[in-house]
Amino acid sequence: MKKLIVLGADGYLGYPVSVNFSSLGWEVHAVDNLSKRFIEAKLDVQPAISIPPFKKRFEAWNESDKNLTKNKITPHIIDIAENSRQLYNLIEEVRPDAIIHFAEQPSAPYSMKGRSEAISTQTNNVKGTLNLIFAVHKFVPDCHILKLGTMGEYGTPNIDIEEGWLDIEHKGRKDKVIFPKKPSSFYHLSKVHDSHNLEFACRVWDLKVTDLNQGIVYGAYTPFTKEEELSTSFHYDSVFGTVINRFISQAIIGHPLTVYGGGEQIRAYLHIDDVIQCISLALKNPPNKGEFKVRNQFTEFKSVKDLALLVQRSLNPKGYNVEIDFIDNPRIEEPRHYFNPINDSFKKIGLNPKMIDEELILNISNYLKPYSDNIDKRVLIPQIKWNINK
Ligand code: USQ
Repeated sequence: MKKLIVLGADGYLGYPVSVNFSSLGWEVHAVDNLSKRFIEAKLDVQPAISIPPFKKRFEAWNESDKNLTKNKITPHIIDIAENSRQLYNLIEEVRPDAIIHFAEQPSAPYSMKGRSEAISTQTNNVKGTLNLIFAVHKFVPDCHILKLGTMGEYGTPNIDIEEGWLDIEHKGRKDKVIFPKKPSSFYHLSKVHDSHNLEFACRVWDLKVTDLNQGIVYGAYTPFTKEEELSTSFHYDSVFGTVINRFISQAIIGHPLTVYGGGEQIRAYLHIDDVIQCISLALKNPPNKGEFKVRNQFTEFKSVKDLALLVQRSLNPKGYNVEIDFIDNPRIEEPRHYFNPINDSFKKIGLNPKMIDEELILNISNYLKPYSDNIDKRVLIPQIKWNINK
């Protein structure tokens, strides 16, 4: 049986991914330090569907009727940034074939709240990844590391966004360089630092790394996490909620959709099922030793305004009265820009994407509707602004 460690297994993506690969026959070890639950408590926000405590969630899966293989996932509470010894012990003991690394502070707004949040985001994310690099180098140098990066590493440059690398010609000489990065938050920057550290580790220690530069994920459940006791942590608040999930949550409680600025900023997106599809494809197509493989993990791109209009178009014929508010943009980002990212590497290895449409939006809304009372209007309007001076 192949062995997989999922770091950050308590998160929106980590839990469904752990469950999915366990059901495909992998021996899965699920690791988390529960730090997101701690930040949620500090900020007084909660997922729309409450999730059981970490170990109980995995017990629920291990005993669920959905778990047809009866494979058991082993949960471990480890802080990979602060407790390298425990991470080393786990990797030495399990000797995984692959490690999927989601164990990072994932919110751009949180990282822009102030000095301490910027530092804790970068310290946690960069240290955790460095500890992982050293552990893999020491115990399992052939292990495939799949690292969750972000499309936000690139920002919105005025040229096509390639997959991690750029062929350049400068003063008559040619080279292949890491694609220039123009991220727009201290969080996105933490992923840039990780990418550089990982690329260096591939170059000097022959590690095998896939950096998944992921777009904005949407969706409330996957085939294995539809039941309430198996649900994933769906956030709609202005700190952890991502834009499509927020718009749908706002729509079903009759709150106007909060488009930041003019809504002409364009971003790349993918459905949560396609996250799992992409990771499966990346696992089946590992890099060579010493290769730092970057795959842009998204399926489509759209402006925020077009998304808001799509949510409105999807739900108004079903009896909702969706309104759109253009509010002052709390972030500093290009209001209008060129955007043409490439995602050929997943297409070439068989990605069959799910595209966002009226039916998908209605489906997510119907799933969330019974939890509308949990959607707290007070956490919908963004309070964190990019022009901090603390
Ligand atoms: N936006 C709105 N209204 C809202 C929320 C967001 O107009 O109510 C706009 C923002 O201004 C931004 C865009 O929607 O231009 C995306 O915002 P987001 O909060 O959905 O996404 P972001 O902060 O960029 O971060 C999210 C995840 C992060 C991941 C990233 C992928 O939280 O972990 O790395 O998406 S990407 O954006 O491609 O870098």
